[in-house]
Amino acid sequence: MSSHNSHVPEADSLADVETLTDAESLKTYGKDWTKHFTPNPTAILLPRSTEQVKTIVQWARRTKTALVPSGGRTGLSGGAFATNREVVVSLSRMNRILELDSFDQTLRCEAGVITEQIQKYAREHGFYYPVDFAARGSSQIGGNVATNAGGIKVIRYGLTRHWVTGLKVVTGRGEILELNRSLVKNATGYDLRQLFIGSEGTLGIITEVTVGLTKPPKDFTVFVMGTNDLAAIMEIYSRYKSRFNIFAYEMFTDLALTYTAAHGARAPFSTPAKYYVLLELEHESDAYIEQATEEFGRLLEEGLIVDGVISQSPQQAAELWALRENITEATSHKQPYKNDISVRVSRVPEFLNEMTAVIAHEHPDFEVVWFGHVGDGNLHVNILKPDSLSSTEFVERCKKVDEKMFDVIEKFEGSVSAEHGVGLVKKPFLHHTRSAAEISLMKDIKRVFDPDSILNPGKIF
Ligand code: 2HG
Ligand code: ZN
Repeated sequence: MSSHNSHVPEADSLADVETLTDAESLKTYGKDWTKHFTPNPTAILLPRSTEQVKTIVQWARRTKTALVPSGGRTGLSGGAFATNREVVVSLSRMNRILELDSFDQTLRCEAGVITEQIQKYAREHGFYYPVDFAARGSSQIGGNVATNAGGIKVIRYGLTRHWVTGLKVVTGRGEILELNRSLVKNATGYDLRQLFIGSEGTLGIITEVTVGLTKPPKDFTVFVMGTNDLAAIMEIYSRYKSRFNIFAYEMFTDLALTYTAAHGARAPFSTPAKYYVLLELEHESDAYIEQATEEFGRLLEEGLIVDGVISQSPQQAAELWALRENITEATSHKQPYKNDISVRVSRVPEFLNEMTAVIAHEHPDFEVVWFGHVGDGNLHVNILKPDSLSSTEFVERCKKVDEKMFDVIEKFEGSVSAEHGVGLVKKPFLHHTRSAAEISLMKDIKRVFDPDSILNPGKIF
């Protein structure tokens, strides 16, 4: 092999691996949904098997080539961006569902399978894969595992981490590991599977994933309620939480609604409100939903909410969900600077107060759309770029405010990234959530799995 100093794949060892180097592909595969970075990879490799991934990693070790593992590229922290002449390894061709075991209730598939395909396949076979989020139609399961994706049903079902029963990975040393093999009980030392979940492509390339499945829920009933009182958001949550099995509890602001409405969504009701919450319950029985509706009536009477609607069909439930799920798409043309932060759920009321004050004080001239999975203690803060500012100026200003926001987060012992990951975007702020000792151990762990630092170098830390 004579390619030691070249960053472009050499013909001999990678001859069978599909390779793209045209300008359009480099641009497409070199980035994810994060704004304000420029893709700059040298080539895109599209392996079709774990063995091919192993060949790629071995080649990269020999040639000291940096690799960026890449899934559906829906990430929002720049984890899948190749900004620095790396070679992108896209798992898109590894998109086969391999096996559904209905006794073990597991589904094994290649890493490039789209989330929604897994959800559909599970449904068709009488099961349910419950990790769900707006990017379900493009995100891939391998990427979900690499960021430990959360989404809209975490209150009820937990994060991706809870559903991964087995993984096949190629480490940065070029070894293939089969982790946990879907054992329910396996007390044999460190669970390396868990280490790969949320590792953002820095330890190895995930090539196969086995997830657990559960029984499908009944239809959902969705409540959207409007309030002008920040404190009411958690009061409403607490009232429902004590008596009902909540599947989702989300919030968004009037400004978020302005954007989704401009994008085609219909406002849920005409009474204006500063904040909206979306509550999802399973239609366990008519009586159950009647009780939830009575609670809704009491909230109205007490003035905690100013108005609200309750879905009467799955179709209406989906329309109400669009108000929340379409926010990202409806604001994307404003090149938002995103934050994805969390605190312990019990601290959300206090935290919301401080955060809204910081945002109002620090960003008086910016539009700030905020929303999120408030039932998980997770807020998404999207600062929209004014047309008058260049991308660089805008990001500079947002980063200054980040420091203030993250001081608040640190005080609340919260996280600078609840569910989107660290990638490039949160890397400068990691110390607000993780101690120096923790970061140092993470670096040591990376060195064990990836001694030549060829896997997604420069991400996380
Ligand atoms: C969501 O909850 C996603 O819709 C995206 O996590 C959040 O765009 C965002 O900031
Ligand atoms: Zn989210």
